[in-house]
Amino acid sequence: MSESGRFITIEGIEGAGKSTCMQLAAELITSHGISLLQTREPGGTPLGEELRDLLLSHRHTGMSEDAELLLMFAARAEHLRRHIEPALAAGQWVLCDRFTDATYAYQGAGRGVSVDRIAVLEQWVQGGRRPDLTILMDLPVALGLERAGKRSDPDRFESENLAFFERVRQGYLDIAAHEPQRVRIVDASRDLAAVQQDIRRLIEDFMREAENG
Ligand code: Z5A
Repeated sequence: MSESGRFITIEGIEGAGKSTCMQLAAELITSHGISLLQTREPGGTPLGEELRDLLLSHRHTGMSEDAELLLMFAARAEHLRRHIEPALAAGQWVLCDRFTDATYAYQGAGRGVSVDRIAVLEQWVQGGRRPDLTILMDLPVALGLERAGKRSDPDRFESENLAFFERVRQGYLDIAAHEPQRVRIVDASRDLAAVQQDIRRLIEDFMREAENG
């Protein structure tokens, strides 16, 4: 296995099944004796988790798009400096529930913030750091919302309307179309066994490629 760690992210709209995917991916990776940092965005650090609370809370309904974007990147800056970069430098793998693709999808496609503005922050905060593999759990918005809707107490994002999530989904699909090598789409509308089979294959292929250099 190469000495530098690998950075894997999992993305998707509301109710896509990211949590389930994270769990399976983590089990597969650690079962190969690889040390893994499992984390999430926004969040992953004490400051990031506080920012997450602010971002998701209904106390801040109507927050400006720029404030939302900057808070996402503030949480990300802290996350990268404190956890992600040190882990990767130490040879650990990092598995993150959402990362910057979510910013392009939610703040960009969803809220209408320009791609150029997001790209400036991405470069500033991340330098050249990008995920090595991104699994995009894709499914029709109505199905995702139906699955997620079984939860009580929707947060500020979960309370957005269908049109918003349609734009977010398309935003993700556009990223995948531009970066098919990095972003692998899993059809998350199928039953759990079929979805998990795809995730298993993607992670195992990726581990094999990492082993070979
Ligand atoms: N956000 C942003 O705007 N910009 C950014 O840069 C970042 C984030 C990083 C919080 O993220 C919010 O932050 C997010 C975008 C924004 N808001 N939204 N929407 P989050 O990741 O915590 O939020 P979330 O999308 O609500 O994640 P979640 O609650 O963890 O959902 P999920 O992981 O995709 O779904 P799940 O809990 O695994 O599954 C949902 C249900 O479906 C559950 O009951 C499962 O048992 C069921 N399920 C899962 N798979 C299946 C299959 N295949 N068949 C049947 N049922 C299934």
